Amino acid sequence: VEIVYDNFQMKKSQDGRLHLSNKHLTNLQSDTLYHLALNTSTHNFEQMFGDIKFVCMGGTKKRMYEFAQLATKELNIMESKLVDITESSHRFSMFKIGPILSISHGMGISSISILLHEILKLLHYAKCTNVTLFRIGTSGGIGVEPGTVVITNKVVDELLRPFHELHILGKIVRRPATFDQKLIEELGQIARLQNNPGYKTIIGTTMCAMDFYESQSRIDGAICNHNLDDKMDRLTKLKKAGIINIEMEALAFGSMCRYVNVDAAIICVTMVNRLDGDQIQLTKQEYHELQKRPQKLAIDFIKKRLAII
Ligand code: R2B
Ligand code: URA
Repeated sequence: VEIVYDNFQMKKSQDGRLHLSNKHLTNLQSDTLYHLALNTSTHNFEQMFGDIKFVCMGGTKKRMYEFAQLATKELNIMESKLVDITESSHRFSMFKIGPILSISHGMGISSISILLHEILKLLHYAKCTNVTLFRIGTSGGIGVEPGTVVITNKVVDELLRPFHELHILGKIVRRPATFDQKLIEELGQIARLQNNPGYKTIIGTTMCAMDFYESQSRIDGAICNHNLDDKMDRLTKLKKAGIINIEMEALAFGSMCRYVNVDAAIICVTMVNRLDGDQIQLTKQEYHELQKRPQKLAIDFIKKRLAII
């Protein structure tokens, strides 16, 4: 099978607009963003989304609804009612709070890459400028206290390779997944200014897995052929390789945002220390408290940026 290394990256445009890397789109009379239940001929994208500066995505609808609520409160934005703009798609959920779009992305690369194709097109059609994308999510930590917040500065796959591998037209296509280090530094700085939050925020390497169970070396799935020693060896190896946390979307998020050259960062809280076990055993209240931590950092960043604009 042919292997293609696709290192292409769009040039940043002078006007801050987001440009796509697909010449075919100009031939479309109208474009249906199927999983968002939006269409360029029936919706006025510029009017609906033209002022978007921040897109925050996370796994679940509930979390992204809560993020929308938090944004409304923290930024003093009067929204009479938060409506799920994409409710009729029955796939993702999307809320708009002033210059912020809060969207659920489901689980795994397949799900988030569908969303990203459509969100990047939305931002392009809406002629948005200088947009920053965030994934504010959950992850499993390796050797860090549950509740630690991790800002991803590097992502690797299950074989510790730093690219997103796709199969296109019967070929293996490898696209680098990288993150803007300046943005990461800025986030790190904002985290350091947070007043005694009672948890750590660290910058480090994330492993992106295709599955929650066997690919993450868990031994509590429905199928498992390795034993506890194998698991511990593997996790220790990952730790030695500098991996702080494991999640399931970073490669697609990193490679797609890099490709079209839009600023993007991943902030995840760890729900479990994998060196202590596989199962996530948090009370509802603990879970709720933990998942707010990446949201808080994203909001602090947005506040800082909005103060400058
Ligand atoms: C983190 O949590 C989900 C699995 O529980 C997955 O979407 C991820 O990346
Ligand atoms: N999400 C993951 O992908 N892995 C974990 O261990 C926790 C959340």
